[in-house]
Amino acid sequence: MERQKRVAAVHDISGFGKCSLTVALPVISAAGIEVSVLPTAVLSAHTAVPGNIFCRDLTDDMEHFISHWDELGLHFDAIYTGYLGSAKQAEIVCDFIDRFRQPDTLVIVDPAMADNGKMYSLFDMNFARSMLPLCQKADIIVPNITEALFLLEREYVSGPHNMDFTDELVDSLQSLCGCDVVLTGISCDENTMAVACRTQKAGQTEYINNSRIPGTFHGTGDVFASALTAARLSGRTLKESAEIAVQLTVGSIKRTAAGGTDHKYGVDFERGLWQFADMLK
Ligand code: PXL
Repeated sequence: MERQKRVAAVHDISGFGKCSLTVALPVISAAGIEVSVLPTAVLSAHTAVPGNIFCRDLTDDMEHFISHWDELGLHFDAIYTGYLGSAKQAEIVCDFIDRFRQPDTLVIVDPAMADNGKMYSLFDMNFARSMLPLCQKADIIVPNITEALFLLEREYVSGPHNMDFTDELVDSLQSLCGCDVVLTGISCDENTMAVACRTQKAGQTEYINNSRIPGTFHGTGDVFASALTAARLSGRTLKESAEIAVQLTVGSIKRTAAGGTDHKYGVDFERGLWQFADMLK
């Protein structure tokens, strides 16, 4: 039997409101891949949930996880990073990658920090600058349009986004970070969204279109990037992985819209995991 693959997932744990590790763990596990978690913070709920959020920052504890894992000599087939609590954590994660990256380790960085033209609460533009060195260590980055523009220190541009605009954005990101780029949340027109992907080798950017479901659905970036990580590690090409990730994400949004639950609380990805696992067989 083939050796089981292992991913180190570096994200927060939000107790309520599906995102980060409560998405990455089930999605990647559904693909038969082991997940080790390096938590960045523990929160009562993600930061878009109203009320008095409790947050325990784990910056100082991360070093202890890393040194124990070093002592164990762990090997990771992928290091997948998402929501980080501070600029200091971005530095710690860069160091973690330097210590654990092997020639066969795929580094996937989701610069989770902003959406719809705004930084997430708790972050400012200095944080965006601190994400750049991390993105420059990646094999694949998975920003949404807002994150892509902020990484490039540009102003937010709302949709519709034409292909000249997104082609140039992907090119600029690829030059800046020197890696494959998967750009999410492209607004083509009132009925269509798209994901753009470009490998370093490919001469051009490819697009995957999908139907737009009105509303803002929280945690979809994590569903998408987790599915992309699992599919890439399962041997799919970048474009195939992005297509599989789009299917899981769009299906989850559709179920959530049909089910009428609060969009802030995360999407119903769970009932799409059987089909997702099937696609990766
Ligand atoms: O990936 C989104 C995310 C993850 N974790 C926390 C968040 C958010 C988005 O707001 O607040 C804690």
